[in-house]
Amino acid sequence: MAHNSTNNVQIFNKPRVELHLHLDGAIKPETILYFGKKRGIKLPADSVEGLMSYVGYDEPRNLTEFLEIFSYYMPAIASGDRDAVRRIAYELVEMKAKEGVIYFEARYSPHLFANSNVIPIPWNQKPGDLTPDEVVHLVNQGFQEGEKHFKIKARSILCCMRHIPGWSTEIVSLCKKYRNEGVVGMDLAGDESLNCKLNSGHCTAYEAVDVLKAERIGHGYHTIDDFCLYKRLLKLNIHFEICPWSSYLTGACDPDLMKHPAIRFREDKANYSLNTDDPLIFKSTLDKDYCIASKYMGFTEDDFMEANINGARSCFLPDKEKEELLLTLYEAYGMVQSTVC
Ligand code: FR3
Repeated sequence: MAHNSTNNVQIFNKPRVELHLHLDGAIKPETILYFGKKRGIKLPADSVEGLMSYVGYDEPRNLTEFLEIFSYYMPAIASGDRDAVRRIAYELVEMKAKEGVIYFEARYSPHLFANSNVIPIPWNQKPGDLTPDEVVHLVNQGFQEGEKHFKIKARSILCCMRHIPGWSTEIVSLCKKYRNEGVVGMDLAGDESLNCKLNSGHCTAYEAVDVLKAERIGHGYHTIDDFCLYKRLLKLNIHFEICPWSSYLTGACDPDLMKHPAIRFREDKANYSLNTDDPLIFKSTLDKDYCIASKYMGFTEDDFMEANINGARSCFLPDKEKEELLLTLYEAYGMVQSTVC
């Protein structure tokens, strides 16, 4: 299915909130080329177009093909270059500000940017001294510089990886250590076909909510296949982070976007937001996801406002900052009188 007509269309020209976005899936190709050259790291191509023909795609692929992409470009960024880590964080703030986003939470696995790991990562060419701890600090610095410059708010969520549970305790301590420097939450990322051992067996949405006390679920499209579960999630007001274009390209749901679970979420007035996931790899901006929601799922301007308000309500900011964010949205959406005389 071609979705070209969903590119470059002006849609929902109001402030937005984005909660599900991977830092490592949201890097500018120019920056990958720059650090590849600087660090003498071989990339599959030396132009933006050439690189994008390896890194980006627009028809569904399987997980193996999806993962292969990271090994094309991550060596250039995760080579122990402190400037690279700071810069991709800073540039993400710039990128999102241009898309009308006023608050976002970007997630990443600090270990996947480090080069000091005991268990080396596939794209780590030479061991070095950049630790996951310092990676988090560098990302925080990049976000803070970006916030000053672009006048929007950026926070981060640290990812545990399902295939390397040994990293998770460090993630918990890094979340605590950097809670006052911009880290607002924790995520469990990676291959969902892998067991995430709690006591035994698979980590289901039930366990995510009941045991791990998750307040939000990334994607969560298949929860509608289990009526009991879905009803509970609605009742608990669990937030669904929907990524329309990503779900098409990763095969997370039916390729017919007119059958997308987001339609059901909207009808049921569920608590959800719209997000890009990996805009580098999916060659997208948030506009693409809004256009798809409008064209194939019947979303209106009111639905977009609702999704953004839900995003703000379910974000991981402290209460006072959350209230400020909500007020900014209410004012921009004409739902309250502006407090400015
Ligand atoms: C995950 N990542 C980036 N995008 C995604 C996604 O699922 N859309 C990063 C974390 O920010 C991890 C990439 C990754 C590395 C190693 C194994 C993985 C993996 C297994 C992603 C499954 C999925």
